[in-house]
Amino acid sequence: MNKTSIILIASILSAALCGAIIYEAYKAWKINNLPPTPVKSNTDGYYIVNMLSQSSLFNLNIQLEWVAGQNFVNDPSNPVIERLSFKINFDNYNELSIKITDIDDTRFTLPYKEPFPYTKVTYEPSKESLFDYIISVPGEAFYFKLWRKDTGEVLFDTTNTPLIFQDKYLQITNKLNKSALFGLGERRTTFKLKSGQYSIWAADAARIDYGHPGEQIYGTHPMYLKRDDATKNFHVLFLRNAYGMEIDYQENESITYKVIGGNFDFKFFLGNNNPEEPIKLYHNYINGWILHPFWVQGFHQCRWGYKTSEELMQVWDKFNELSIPIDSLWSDIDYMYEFYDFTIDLSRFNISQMKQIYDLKDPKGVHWSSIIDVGIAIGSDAAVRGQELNTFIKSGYTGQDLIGNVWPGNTYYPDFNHPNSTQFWFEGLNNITKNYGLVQEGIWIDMNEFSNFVNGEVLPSVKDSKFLSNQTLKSEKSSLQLPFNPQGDTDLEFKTLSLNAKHYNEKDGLMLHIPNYNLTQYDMHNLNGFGESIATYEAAKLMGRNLTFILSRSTLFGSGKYVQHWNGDGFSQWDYLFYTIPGIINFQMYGIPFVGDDICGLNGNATPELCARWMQLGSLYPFSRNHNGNESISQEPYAFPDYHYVLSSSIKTLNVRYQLLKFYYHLFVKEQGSGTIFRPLMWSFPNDDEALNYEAEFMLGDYLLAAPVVAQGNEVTNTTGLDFYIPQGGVFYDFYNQQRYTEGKYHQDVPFDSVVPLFVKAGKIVHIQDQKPVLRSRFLDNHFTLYIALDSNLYASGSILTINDYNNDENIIRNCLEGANCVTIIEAQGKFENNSFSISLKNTQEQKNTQFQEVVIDKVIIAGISTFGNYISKIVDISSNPFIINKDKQQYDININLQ
Ligand code: MIG
Repeated sequence: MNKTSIILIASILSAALCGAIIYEAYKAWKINNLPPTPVKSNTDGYYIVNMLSQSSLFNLNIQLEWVAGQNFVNDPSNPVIERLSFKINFDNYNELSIKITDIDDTRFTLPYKEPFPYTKVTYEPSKESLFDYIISVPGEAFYFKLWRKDTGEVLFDTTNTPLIFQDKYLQITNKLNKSALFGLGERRTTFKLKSGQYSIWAADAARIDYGHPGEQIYGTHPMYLKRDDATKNFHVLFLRNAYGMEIDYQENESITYKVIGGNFDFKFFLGNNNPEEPIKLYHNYINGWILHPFWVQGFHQCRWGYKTSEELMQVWDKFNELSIPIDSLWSDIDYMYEFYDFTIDLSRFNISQMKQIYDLKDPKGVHWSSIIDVGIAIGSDAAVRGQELNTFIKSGYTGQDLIGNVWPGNTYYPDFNHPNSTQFWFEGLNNITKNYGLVQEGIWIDMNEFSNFVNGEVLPSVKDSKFLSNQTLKSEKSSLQLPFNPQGDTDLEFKTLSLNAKHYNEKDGLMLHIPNYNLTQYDMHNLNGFGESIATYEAAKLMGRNLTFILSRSTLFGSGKYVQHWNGDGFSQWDYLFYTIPGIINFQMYGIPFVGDDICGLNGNATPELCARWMQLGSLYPFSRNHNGNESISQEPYAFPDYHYVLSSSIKTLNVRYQLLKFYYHLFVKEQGSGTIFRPLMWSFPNDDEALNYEAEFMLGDYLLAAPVVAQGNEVTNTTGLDFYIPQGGVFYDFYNQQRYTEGKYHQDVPFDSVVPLFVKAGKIVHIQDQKPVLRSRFLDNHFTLYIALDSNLYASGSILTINDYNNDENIIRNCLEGANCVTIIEAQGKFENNSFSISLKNTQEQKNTQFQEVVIDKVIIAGISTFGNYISKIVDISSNPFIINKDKQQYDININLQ
C-alpha cells in the first residue's frame, strides 16, 4: 500500500469517528495509470479525482476535476463540464447505480419516478454485496473498475480510456472481458451482437442493422445483457439516458458510449447463470409490463390497403368459409377520411357492414383494431381542438405550432408533455365510438418516432401546400449544429422534427419538468412515442377499458407498462423472416414480451413458400398478425390458391396456436408483470456454448422448443432440409408424435405443408385445448389435455390458471392480478409397481391467495415412460371421470396399461 492510500483511509476513519458509518470505504490503489491520450484538441485533458465528498452506508460520492492539457481548446458551444460528481449507490447486494453528473446535478435527468425507471428495492442487509470496486487516488487521472466479488468477473473498467463530459457530448469506455452481449436496441439484427457501431435515435425505417451508424429503428433501449464466457454468469447493464447516442462495441474488448446529452447514469443488475434473474430485476426497475386481454392472444389479419368495408367483409367471409381461426381484423390508415385521425371515411366504409363484422355477439364476429397516426391533419376538427387546448409542439423558428407533413398532408404533432394532451387524445379516440358507434378495441399507434415526410418542418411560406415536393423542405441542414452525430452521416432531423422545436416545460409537465431549461426535441425525441403511449393508455382507461391493447411502434425503456409492440416494417424476404426471432427475443429483455412481427412481411411480395413458412413461425409469435404493405400482392393465408400448402399449413399451424392459446396466455399471467416468455435456447441451457449458435430456435417459457424453418427449400420436393439442435443435457418429446430427442444435432426434411417442429421439454407439463378447431378465442372451453413429458425420475411439473372465464377482463384482474394469483402448480409422478405403471397428479396453489374456478382435465398424453431402455408414450382418455381442479391439493391417480 502506498502513502496516498494510507492517508486517504486515515481520513475516512476520522470521518467515521465523527459519526458517519463507513460501509464501503473508498478503495483506491495507485497503479501509475497514465492520463488517456486525447482524441481531439477539445479533449486534450483529463479528469482527476479531486476529493471524497461523502461516504455513507450505501453510497460514495467523489468529485472529479478537469485538468486541461497544452492543446486544449474549450468549445464555448459545447464546453467541458469542469467539475463532476461521481457517485456509487449500493441499491442492493445485486443492484448498483453509478452516476456521473455535473457537480450540482443540474443537467437534464429523467425524473426518478413513474413513468421513468427508479429503484424500488431496499438493501437486504442479510445478503453480502456482490460488488467490489477501485477508484484512482486523489490527484491521479480518474478511472474506476467494478467487478463481482465472488467470481472476479469485471463489470466495468475505464482504465486508461478517456472520460469526456462536455455539455452536448459524453463519452466513456468500458473494457470488456470475453463475453457475449445482447440488447442495445432497437435494431433488426442477430441476437448475439457483433462488433459494430450501434445508434440509438428513434427512426422510421425498415432495415437490418449491420453495425453501422444510422441503421437503428424505432425504439430506445440502451441496455445490454452480458454473458461472461468464463463463469457463464449473466448481468444487465442499463444506461438510464434517452438522448441520441452511438455505442461502439468491439467484441471481447470494449464498449464505448457516445451520448449527446444528459448524464452517465448506469445501473447494474447481477444474476448467476439464469438470465431471467437480472432481467426480472431490470423489468422491476423500469416499472414492469402489463397483461393484454385474452382475445389479443388469438390470430390477427391486417393489411395496408383494405380500402372499403366491402373488402373487409370479403376477407372476413373467406376466413369464415375456410375455417381459419381469427380474432381480429384490422384497419390500417385506409379507413380514415383523408387520413385524418379519429374519422372514418363513410363513402368507403359502411358502418352497418362494419358493425356486422365486428359484432362480438355473432359467433363469427371479430374484434376491430385500427390505426392512429400521431400527426394531426391541419384542417381537421382534431387540429382545431388541439389548438384550442394549446397542445401541439411549437416550432423553434416561428413560435407557432410546428408543421410537419405525413399521410394527410401538413400536420401538427401533439406535445405529450403538455397537461392538456391527455384530454385531447382521449376526446379524439373517444370520438370514434361516439361518432360511429364502433369500438376500437385494439389501438395501433404508428409513426410515433415522430415520423415526418419532410426533414425538420415545413416553413410557414409553404404552409398551405398540401403535398410537398422535396424543394419545399426547410433546409438541408439541421436546426442545431452538433459536435457529434450519433446517426453518422444521417442528419438527426432526417424524416423527423426539427431539433429546436419546443416542448411544454412547466411544473405540471406530464412526463417531466426541467427548471430553467429550454426543453426541445433535441432532449425529447426518443420520448415522443413513449409520451403518446402513456396518453393512449390513459385515454383507454378513461374510455373504461380494463385490460388494454395498444400496439406502439416507437418504445422507450418502461413502455411495457403502457403498450405492446410489433417490430415494424420489414421486407417479404427470407433474411427478414429469420430476424423476427432475435427481434422478438430482444423485446423480452426490453420489458415488452407481447410482441410480434408482420407475418409474411410488409414491403415487397411474399412468395407462397415464404408466406407458408412465415405463417408457421408466426403462429408461435406472442403477437401473431399477418400484415402487408399497400403496394404488395395479397398474402392472407388463402391468397395463393395455386399453392394449396399455404392455406393448409396456415390452418394446421393456427389450430396448434389455438390449442396452446390458454397455455401461452398463462405464461404471461404467471410472470406477473416481469420476466420473459419467448426465449433463446441459452436461457434454458446457459452452460451450453453451442446453444448460442442456434438463433433460429426458441423456447416458450421453459416448456416448448420450436425449430422453425427460416430458409428456402426445394420447390421440386416441396420440402426444406432443417438442421436443428437439442442443447446439452436436454431431453425433449415431439409435440405431435411424442418421439424422443436427446442432445445433439438433427436433420429433418420438413414439407412446405406442415406445422412448426415443436418439442416439449422433459420434466414439464403443457396444457393443451381438447377442442379443435376453435375459430375464436372466446369459444375455447376449459377442458384440457395434459401433455406430461416425464424426466428421468418419471416426474414432471407445470402450471395452469384456475380461472374459467378468460374473456372477462374483470375476472382476470380480480383473480389473477392486483395482488391476486390464479396459478396452480400441477405435478405428475410416475411409478412402476409389479407389472403396472401409474401416474399420480396433484395440484398445489402457487400462492396463498390463489382463486379457484373450475378446470377440467379429460385427457393425458404421457411421454417418457421408460421400460428396459425403451421410451414409450401413452394417451389416456379420462373424460368419463375427469380430473377436476377446483381447489388446492387435489390428487388424481391414473393406472396405465403398458401392454
Ligand atoms: O408510412 O399505415 O409500420 O405497419 O402499414 C407507413 C401504413 C405508415 C407504417 C407501419 C405499417 C403501416 C403503414 N405505416
